[in-house]
Amino acid sequence: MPWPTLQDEEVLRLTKAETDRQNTALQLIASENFASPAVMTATGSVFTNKYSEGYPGRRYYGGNQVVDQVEDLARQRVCELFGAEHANVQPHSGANANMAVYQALLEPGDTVLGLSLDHGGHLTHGSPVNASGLMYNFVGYGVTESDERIDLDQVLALANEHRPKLVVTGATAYPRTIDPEPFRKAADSVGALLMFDAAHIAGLIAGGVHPNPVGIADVVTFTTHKTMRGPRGGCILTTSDLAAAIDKAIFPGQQGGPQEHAIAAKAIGFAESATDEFKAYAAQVVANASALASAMGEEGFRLVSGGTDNHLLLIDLRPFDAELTGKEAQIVLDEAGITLNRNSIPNDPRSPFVTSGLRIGTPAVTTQGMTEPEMVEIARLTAATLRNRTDPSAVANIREEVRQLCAPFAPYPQS
Ligand code: DSN
Repeated sequence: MPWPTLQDEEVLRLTKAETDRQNTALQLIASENFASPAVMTATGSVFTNKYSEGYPGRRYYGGNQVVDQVEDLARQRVCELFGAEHANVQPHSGANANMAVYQALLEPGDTVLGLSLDHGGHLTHGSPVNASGLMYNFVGYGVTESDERIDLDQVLALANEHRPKLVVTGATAYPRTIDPEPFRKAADSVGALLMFDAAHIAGLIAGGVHPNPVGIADVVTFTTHKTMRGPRGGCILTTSDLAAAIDKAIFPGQQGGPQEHAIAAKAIGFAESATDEFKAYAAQVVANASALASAMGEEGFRLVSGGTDNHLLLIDLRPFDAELTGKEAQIVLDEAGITLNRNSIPNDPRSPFVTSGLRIGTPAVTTQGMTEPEMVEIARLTAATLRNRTDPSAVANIREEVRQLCAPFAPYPQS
C-alpha cells in the first residue's frame, strides 16, 4: 500500500512558525534547550514503530534484537558518563522517573523530606496537588531568610523529628550549587535513603561543573532535555542492589511500552554530553548565567540569594518595580521576544499564578553560541521592556532589537 500523500499544510505551517519563533527570539526558560539535529533525527526514526515492553534480553514481544542493542547502548553510555552502576533509560519524563523511585522505595503513607515547591522544589517533591503529595507524607524544607540558600540545619532537624524513609533533594528554581554530601549525612542520621533529582543540572554534572551525586545518593533521577540537551525524557541512575526494584517500578509499575525512538536519541545525547565540547558548553552556561546575573543587578533587579552558581537566576521584581508582577512581566517580555517564565520567589506574597519573580536560564542561548556580551544585551533589553511595558511601540522596537541580536545565532538556520 502506498504511503499517504497528504501534505499536512496546517502542521507544516505551524512547524515553520515555531522554528521561526525559536530562531528569532530569546529562549530563556531555564528548563529548555535546543536539541541537535542528530537527536531530533533519532526521535523521528523507525524505532518509533516498535513495542518492547520489558528490558533488553527480557522482552514481552518479538522483534527486539535491534531495540535491545540501542537500549543497552543508552544504558552503557549514561552509566559511563556519570559513573553509575545501573541505569533505567525508559522514563518518559522526570515526573515518571520520580514517581517510579517512590514506588520502588516507599509504601503509600511513608514520610519523605523534600524541598518545598515554593522554595524552588518540584511538583513531584510532595506538592499537595501532585500524586507524590497525595500518596506520601512529604515534609517540606526550605531556604533560609538570611541568605536564601537551602537551610541544611532545618533539613537535619526535620529528619530527626519526622524520621523519613527517603530524603529528596534537587530543585527547579534554585540558583545555587546543591552539595549532595550534607543530604547524605541527614539521610544517614535517620537510616533513610537519598534521592537526588538532577533534572535541571544533569548537563552541568556531566560537563564537570557541578558535583556528581552518583555514588553519594542511592538514586539519581534526571531529565535528558534540559541542560543535558538530549531528547525529551527521563532517566534513573542507581546502585546495583536497587536496580531490580527501580526497573520493576518503571515497567510494569508506572509505564507500558518504552519509547525506543526517544531512547535512541538519549543514546546520542549521552555521547554528545561526554565530549570536551560539551564540557566547554557546560562551563559557558554557568559563565553566562553569572554575567547575566551581574548585568541584571546593574539594571536594578534583586537576585534571590544574591547571584547564581548554575544555569539560572531567580529575580525578585519588587525592588525594580513594586507594582510589577511576574505574570505581567512574562507576558510583555514574550511580546518583545524575550521568553522566560514567572516564578514564585521564597516567601512570595503573591499567588503562584501571579508571583513576584522571574526565572531566567542560559542553557538555550549558550547552545546557540551567545556569550557574556550578549548577556549584557539581554539584561538591557529585559529592563527596557519592563520599563516601557505600557508603550506598545517601544515594545515592538525592542522585538526588532531582539530579532537582530538573535540573527547571527539562529539554532536551526536551514529549517
Ligand atoms: N517544567 C520543568 C521546569 O520548568 O523546571 C519542571 O518539570
